[in-house]
Amino acid sequence: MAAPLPNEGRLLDDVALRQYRDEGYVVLGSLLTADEILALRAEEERFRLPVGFGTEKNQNLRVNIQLCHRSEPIRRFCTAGPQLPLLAQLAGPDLCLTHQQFVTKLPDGPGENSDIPWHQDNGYGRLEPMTDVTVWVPLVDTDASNGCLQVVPGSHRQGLLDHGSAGINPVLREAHRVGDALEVPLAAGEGIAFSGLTLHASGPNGSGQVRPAFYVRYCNPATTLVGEDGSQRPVLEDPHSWMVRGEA
Ligand SMILES: O=C(O)CCC(=O)C(=O)O
Repeated sequence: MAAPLPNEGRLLDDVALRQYRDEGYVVLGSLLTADEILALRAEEERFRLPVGFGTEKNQNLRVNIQLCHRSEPIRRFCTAGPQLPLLAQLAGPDLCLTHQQFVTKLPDGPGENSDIPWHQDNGYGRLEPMTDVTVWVPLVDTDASNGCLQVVPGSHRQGLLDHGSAGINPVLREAHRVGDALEVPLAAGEGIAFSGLTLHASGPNGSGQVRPAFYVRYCNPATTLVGEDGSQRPVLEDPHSWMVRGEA
């Protein structure tokens, strides 16, 4: 069931802002109408890659990235969605979109897994400074049965952790989890915002139904992209990085 959209113009209150600061995540409420969820689900199916992200065992994890320039519903959400005024409260008035992707878990059978191990987003594409914020929105209702998002509240305060190749899926990276995991069940279209240093993960999809989700990461336009080799370049030099609010 899609949750009703929050009132137009609603902003995060002090409790929510404190939660983001202290725990590194905050649930934003509903960000998509029922029609927008359907439109994004159709786009997820249209762009779904025929192969999994990982080894033979991980064929149920489908990830397709940077589709904003190819899709009106994706572009509308990323550049004009109701999350933007809320993110401005969390990350400042000038916001640049830097990465978006569908993350889909097909139903896992025995011996298959679409798990995403514990990681920080800066353990993948590293940004400097690490003040980025990600919004994650499931396109169906999610709970532990289909691999809802999990976070470690407060983990952002540990700074950037070491990441290695994940045992369960060598294409993915994994950090040692320090702290207690919290499952965050969300209704279709509800969003969670978490910092680029917040440990998060998701388990297998044992539901028998596809679990599509949309992920979008924003940062300040003065941010630098740090390559694997330590090279640095301004985020706005990347063709997928667009201003969505304020000025660069
Ligand atoms: O969609 C999911 O299950 C989690 C996605 C995620 O953790 C990521 O893309 O960083």
